[in-house]
Amino acid sequence: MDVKAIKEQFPILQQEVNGHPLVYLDSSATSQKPIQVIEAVSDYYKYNNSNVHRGVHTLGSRATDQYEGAREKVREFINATSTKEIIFTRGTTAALNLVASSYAKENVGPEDEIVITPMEHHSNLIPWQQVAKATGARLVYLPLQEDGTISLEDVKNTVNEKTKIVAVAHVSNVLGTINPIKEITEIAHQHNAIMVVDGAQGAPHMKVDVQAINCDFYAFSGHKMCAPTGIGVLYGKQELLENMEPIEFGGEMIDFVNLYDSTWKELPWKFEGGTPIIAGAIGLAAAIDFLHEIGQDEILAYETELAAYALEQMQTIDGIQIYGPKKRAGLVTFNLDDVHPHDTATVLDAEGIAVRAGHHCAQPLMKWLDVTATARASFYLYNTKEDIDLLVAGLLKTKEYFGNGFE
Ligand code: 7TS
Repeated sequence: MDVKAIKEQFPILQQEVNGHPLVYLDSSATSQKPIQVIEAVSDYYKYNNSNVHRGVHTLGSRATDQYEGAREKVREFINATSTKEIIFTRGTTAALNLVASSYAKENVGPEDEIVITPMEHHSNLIPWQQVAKATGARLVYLPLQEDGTISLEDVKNTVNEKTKIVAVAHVSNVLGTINPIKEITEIAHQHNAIMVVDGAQGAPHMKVDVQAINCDFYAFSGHKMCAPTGIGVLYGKQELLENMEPIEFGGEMIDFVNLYDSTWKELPWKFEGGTPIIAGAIGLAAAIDFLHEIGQDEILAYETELAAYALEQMQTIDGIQIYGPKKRAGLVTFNLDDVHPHDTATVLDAEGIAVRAGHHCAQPLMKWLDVTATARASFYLYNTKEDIDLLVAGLLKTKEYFGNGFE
């Protein structure tokens, strides 16, 4: 991978921040966008902007072709069987809420259990809390191993005939744990439960094959994989989606409307009420082209190498706490002794280094870690080992600053 050439394709990364070249280490929150994606969106608005699925005019059919072409691109990206299984949503959060509001509320009852983990992002946690409240079902948490991984033994001991849904992150946005979702799916299916994967931190960083995983739903966001904000995907197995009711009603999603009742369009459109996220889908298609060109296996290998290097270098800092397993995706969550993570992030920002500090929308996980907040450096295909060296230098400076200032 020619990372220098890749980085040059990201205009935003060419700037200085606070007098230093920008080191962007917050891609788990949102990735930056390459020029190809920015131009795909801008070209759409310059030359093809029109609503889809309605006009017979030329712009309308160009926009429709591009929008539906993006769906085919997504289908291929995750190896779904059919474009009927690809629902465009606003992002991972909206995709998971769709499963909870439509599938779960119909298929879960008071005697049932929903199994999740303490490492879930709030987006894969609160919707299930709401389902549990609405249906009387019990929310059951898988335990975590000390290093923040899931043991399949625990999955076997937790999932049983009462389990209707198992919902797990592909990759933790805090610990970097890569969960064995294929194996968990197999256990869920042995008990006739469905498997929902929160792929927000998975799909951007590794090849996802939904048929090989055999999960029932897989949700992800475009903005974490070089595409614009506002576009995401819910993959669902066709037989499940066929039997689900839409949760948004209005234009675009109907077949016939009578005075007192209506019928829905076929999949996938019955779940896409209103004017869809046309420019977002076109941007997502351009992002998929961009990632394909580099190679998803290459991206994963490179990020794994970056994560190993970051762990090795960061561990040399006295008084650093690093959370999560050794084998991990491209992110490192940490705390410096006696320094609040917001202060760490503030000092790093003065050096042009962007990291995230806070609870990372995973408050139950913060409790499990016994901290109120952490700092997190997260990497993507445009980061380099030099970025990590600068991070380590910035952290040493942070320690020095607070050591001198407050002791
Ligand atoms: N699930 C996981 C595992 C995530 O990391 C995120 C976003 C979401 C769901 C929600 O995605 P959205 O696109 O719908 O917002 N994670 C983060 C993060 O780690 N920092 O900012 C957003």
